[in-house]
Amino acid sequence: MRFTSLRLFELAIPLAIAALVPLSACDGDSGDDEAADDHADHSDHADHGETEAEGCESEDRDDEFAVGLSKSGDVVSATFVSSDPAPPHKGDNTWVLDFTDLGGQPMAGLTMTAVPMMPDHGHGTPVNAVVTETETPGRYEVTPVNLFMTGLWEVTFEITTDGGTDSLMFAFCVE
Ligand SMILES: [Cu+2]
Repeated sequence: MRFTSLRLFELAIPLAIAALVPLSACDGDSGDDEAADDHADHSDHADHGETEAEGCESEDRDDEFAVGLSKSGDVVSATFVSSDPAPPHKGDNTWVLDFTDLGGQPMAGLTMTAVPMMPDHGHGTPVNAVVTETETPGRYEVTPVNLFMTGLWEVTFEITTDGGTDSLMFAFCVE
């Protein structure tokens, strides 16, 4: 019995560590800072901390936010009218975009979802963005776009039109 209990205990420790590591890796900024402080005398960790700090400056997969930033799919084109705040920020954002067909005609009455994901962390957000059509034909408000962590976010629009479905993605690094 003693032998069995000991073996179980030995197994439990690495399992507990394995379960905790992915959580702390996605813990936000304060966790990273604490880790850097704890290991300030360890050169590997100091280098790692520097890389994390300049994340958005060295990020080349993101879009440069601007009014007029536009993405086109097979049947739909989406163009930024505004972002509040601008550029998109860590936390909740409100976006307004114009949706047109590829000939530039406004597309009213679209059904769509906007889903944020962090590709490097493999998670989204528990907060669903609500898409509301405005009184301007083809213009939609999306809020809250909840980008709750610093780093690269991909926000994918899945759009249903009369002619089928389309998918568009905007990527922003937020700090
Ligand atoms: Cu994350």
